[in-house]
Amino acid sequence: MSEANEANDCLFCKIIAGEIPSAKVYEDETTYAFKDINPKAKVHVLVVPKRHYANVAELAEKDPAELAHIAEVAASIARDAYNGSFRLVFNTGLDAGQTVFHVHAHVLTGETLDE
Ligand code: DGP
Repeated sequence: MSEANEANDCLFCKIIAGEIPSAKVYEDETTYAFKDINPKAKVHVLVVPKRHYANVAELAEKDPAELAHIAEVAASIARDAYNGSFRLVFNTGLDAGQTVFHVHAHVLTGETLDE
């Protein structure tokens, strides 16, 4: 499948475009954040670039400034929702549990997290 088709069929591209509803937490020109549908912590937010990249490795290679921005947005969400402490996870590839192939940072916060 071509990159263009991947983006056309992409669940998170549709959420960013407003074609599928989501609980928005933050938005700016390049970045969108919304509540995970299946939360694994008291606060579980997904932060995504609006441009389609399959995973964090592709994002780091093609748009490192956006990757840094995602980390800043995550920190800001954790400060607003809790005390600034948070876990940032990028599942990358099928064997790591990635199920949606539009890069997304899981921001887990809002409570003391299990190891
Ligand atoms: P990963 O396994 O790392 O690819 O995480 C994908 C996450 O996306 C998973 O935690 C559940 C979440 N998710 C899947 N579909 C939807 C959806 O339609 N809406 C929202 N808000 N989250 C979704």
